[in-house]
Amino acid sequence: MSAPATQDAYTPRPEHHFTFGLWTVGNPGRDPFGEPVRPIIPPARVVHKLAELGAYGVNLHDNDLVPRDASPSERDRLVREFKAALDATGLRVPMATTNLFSDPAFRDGAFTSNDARVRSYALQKTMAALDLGAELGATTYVCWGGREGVETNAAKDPRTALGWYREALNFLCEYVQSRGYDMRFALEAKPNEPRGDIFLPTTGHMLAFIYTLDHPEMVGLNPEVAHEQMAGLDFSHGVAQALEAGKLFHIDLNGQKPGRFDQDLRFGSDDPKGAFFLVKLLEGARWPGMRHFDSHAYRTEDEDGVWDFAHGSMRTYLILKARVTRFNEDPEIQQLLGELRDRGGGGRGRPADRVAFSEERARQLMAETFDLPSIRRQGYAYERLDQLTMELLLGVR
Ligand code: GLT
Ligand code: MN
Ligand code: MN
Repeated sequence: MSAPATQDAYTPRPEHHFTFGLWTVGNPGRDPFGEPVRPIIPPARVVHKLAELGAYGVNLHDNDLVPRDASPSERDRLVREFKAALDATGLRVPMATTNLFSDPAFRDGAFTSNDARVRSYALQKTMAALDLGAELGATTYVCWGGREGVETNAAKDPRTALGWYREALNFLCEYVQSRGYDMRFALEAKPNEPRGDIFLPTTGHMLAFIYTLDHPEMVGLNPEVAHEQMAGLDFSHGVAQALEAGKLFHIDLNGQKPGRFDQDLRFGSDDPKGAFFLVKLLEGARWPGMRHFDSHAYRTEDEDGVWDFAHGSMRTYLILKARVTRFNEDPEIQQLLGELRDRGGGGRGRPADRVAFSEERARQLMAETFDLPSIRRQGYAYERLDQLTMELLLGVR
């Protein structure tokens, strides 16, 4: 296999907090036009392989580990075997989630299905999955509303659906409190696929929704690179807004070409520049969360290719992280950034630059004269800054 032959500065280690889902490395390569091309890798084997590659943890949906129709004793055996693999390797389970999309029962959504029985079943299934997550030590619970949407708006009023969605999340927050679990929810947006349109389609929509919940402090975001790019948005802007609001509870890293189906490509493989600015943002903020890869190997691959994919995902992150350090230490880049900060002669943090309102400040501003002809003439040197960034990324700086 493909395991790292040599150790170097980009060799993943548990302290880097890289995680994968059972469903990501275990993805058998099924697509809408073709059958699976690889056998599903048993969970215990995934755990051992990820540990060997230097990952910190493994995440799961309820049914990635326990099949839908498993008996209670079968469930207990599967969980026991999985825990034994975790204990043997030291791998953790930082995040858990519920599969609310595969079962035909969820064809009209789970929490927003028009069928009240489905809405109740979705709550039951999620409570059981929360119990499983808590048993495995997970402290983050991802909610991806994969089928919470429509093909036709004739089917339901989105306001009704959002009301049901809100009630479900309120219920689940109280369930977590009632059980004393140390668990926070991270909501994941996606604009479409598998539904024609999915409710709360972007990270920004989700963020606004959180503040309408009964326990907004328990609920944050799990933005995914591919999902924001499918909507044609700049991913790092959504992540920045989540960070600034203290709502970045988790992140799904992968790669994607804008405007396509959800490709879930290896992190950084399609838009290395976007990935660089994302890593710069996360590392600059010293964000303490898990770097989770929600992606899978190309359908062309066999199991060796799966581990190449997993290793490559982590390695690319670490290479980009090293490039960020270099960006922060590059004298020419830093000089340009310094000039921007000092623009207007002030520099950051000068009290007179603050825009907090006071009568006096308003009067001062009204009386100020600006040298607009000079402001209008002056460029920003972003061409130079971006070219320097590109040269750094392309390895010639
Ligand atoms: C599914 C989806 C992902 C979600 C996973 C969590 S499941 O693979 O495509 O974006 O994060 O439910
Ligand atoms: Mn995806
Ligand atoms: Mn995801």
